[in-house]
Order: sequence, then structure tokens, then C-alpha cells
Amino acid sequence: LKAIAGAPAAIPAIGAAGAVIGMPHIARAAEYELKYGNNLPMTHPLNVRAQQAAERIAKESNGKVEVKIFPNNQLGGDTDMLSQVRSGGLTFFTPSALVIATLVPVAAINAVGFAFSDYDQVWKAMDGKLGAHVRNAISKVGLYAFEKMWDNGFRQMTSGDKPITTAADMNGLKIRVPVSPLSIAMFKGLGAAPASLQFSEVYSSLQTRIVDAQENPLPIIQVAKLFEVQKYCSLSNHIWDGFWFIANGRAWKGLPPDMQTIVANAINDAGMAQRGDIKTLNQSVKADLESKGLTFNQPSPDSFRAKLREAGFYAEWKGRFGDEAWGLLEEAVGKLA
Ligand code: TF8
Repeated sequence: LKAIAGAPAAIPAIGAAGAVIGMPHIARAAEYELKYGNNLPMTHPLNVRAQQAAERIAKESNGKVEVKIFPNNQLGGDTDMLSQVRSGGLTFFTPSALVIATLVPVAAINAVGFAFSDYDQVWKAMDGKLGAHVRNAISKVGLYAFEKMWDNGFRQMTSGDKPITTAADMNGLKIRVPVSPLSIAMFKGLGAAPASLQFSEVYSSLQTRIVDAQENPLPIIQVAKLFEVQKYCSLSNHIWDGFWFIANGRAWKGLPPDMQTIVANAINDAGMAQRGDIKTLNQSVKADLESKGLTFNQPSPDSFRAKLREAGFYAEWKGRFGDEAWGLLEEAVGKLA
């Protein structure tokens, strides 16, 4: 007999109902069953670390809280999961900042093109005032955002026909971007022809040549096997992207405070470990992708930034995000507009 961690060692026999005798694994149901959905396979650090957090939560709550992971778009694409976490059908979801911004516009602020240049800047801002500003905005739409953002990575461009070496190579390029107004505006500003598609459609849209290019961090390019349908990768680092680990507000408030503490500690700690995983992967994955046929180049950000400035991109988004949020961003990365 193997009871779940913390469950009573002896499983009481059930009299008249009988059926439960001999089926110890259903002898104790969790009091709180929390569903977590995301769009990545279990091999990505997001799920590896979430799985560890789920195990820790089960153990520390003595089996009262069970977190069940639904990876790989099992519950639908990002847009579906975002509405499920709002309605409560889903307890947890980890949208990219770009995606949650369809609901909370200021959440896209970390994704302003060519703003962050390294992780020191990123975590200082997102663990500091800029992150607090965004979390507060997320709380206003009935969602709870855990304190620590998880890392998606710096986004890089991949293409099928020719490498992207300067901003001039962007002209007319059909590039898939997430469902994100900021991404659309930025790539239009660069002269490209961006199209918003769910992440679940990226591989097939490249394969069928609906689009010629896409942009994502290297670990995503690897787990989604995009090297099979792309030839070039430009290490443009054009956006730093992270995941907000969010919860349905009512479900979160419905957890007793001691359980909230257990869950929050496990998730925030897992997030910190996941940041380390992505940093390590960023260094190791390139060689692997090269061996699988991707040709890399490293463009200078200068021509891209200049083109965005010329297109009025920074001035426009400063207006959209507002002076307060923009001020916090510039405090972290220096003057942009
Ligand atoms: C996108 C997203 C992705 C993430 C990741 C797959 O490109 O931003 O980078 O959602 O979880 O749609």
C-alpha cells in the first residue's frame, strides 16, 4: 500500500460502500484540486520546475492541495487558457507578458523592443518597482500574480529564406508574432508584415509557409522543434519576455492562509530555479540548434533601434503605457523616447 505523502498510514476500510477497500490510492482526495495549464511540453524548464513545485505543495500541505498540470495546449491555446483562468475553470496559467497584455495592457511594458540589454537590468526591474506596478494592474482584473516572474528568455528571430542581419532585412518579411498589439506595432515599425497567431500554430504556419519567420527565445525554438522548419537564427535579443504565474482571484482567496503560504513559497522558489535553468540553456542550446541545421548570426541592435525611433514606436508606446510605467522602465534601462 502506498499512500500519498502525509496521508494516514492506515487506510480505514469503508463499510457498506465496500468498493473502496483495496483501492488505497483513492482513499484520500485532496481538499483543493488546482488545475494549471500552459502551452509547453513537460520537457521545458517551466514544466519541470512546476512539477517540482506541485510535489512540494502536496508534501507540505499533507496532501490537502493537489496541483495538476495540463501542459502542451491540452486545454486550448493561450487565448482560451486566459479566459479559463478568468472564469475559474483553470486555477493557474503562465502567459507570456505579451499575452496577458491583451487583458492588462501595461503588462507588455517589459517587451518594449530593444529596451533591456541584460538579465541584471531585467530582474532588478521585474523584482522591483516595475514588476510591482504590473502585478498591481493584474490584480485589478480579478487575477492574482505571484511575486516572482518566470523566465521565457530574450526573444530571437528565425527565418526560412535569408538571414536577418540589419533592420533593412525586415522589409516585407512575413513574420509570426504572438497575439500581442505591442509585437504587431513593433514589427510594423521595423517594416515587416507581422501576423498574430497562437503559439500552438507556429510550427504548422512555418511549415505551410503561411509565414516565413517567427521570433521566440532559444529554449522555445528547441522544444517546439522550430529548427525543422527554419534555416536562420538572428540573435537579435529584441524583447525580454517572461511569464506571469497567475491564479484565478477567487480560487486564490478561497485557499486558507497557511495553504496560500505553502503554495506561494513553492511557486516563487520554483520560479527562481527556473530562471537559472533558462540562463544555462541559453548558453548550451545554441550549439545543439546549430547541429540541427540552424545558421546563426548576431546583428547589432543599432539599425533596429534607429528604425523604431524613426517610426515613432517609442513615442507612441510611451503614450500608451503612461508616464508612470514608462518612467519605471527608463529608470531600469535608460532613456528610450
Ligand atoms: C509565443 C509566446 C511563447 C510562450 C511560450 C511558448 O510566442 O510568447 O514564447 O508562450 O510559453 O506565443
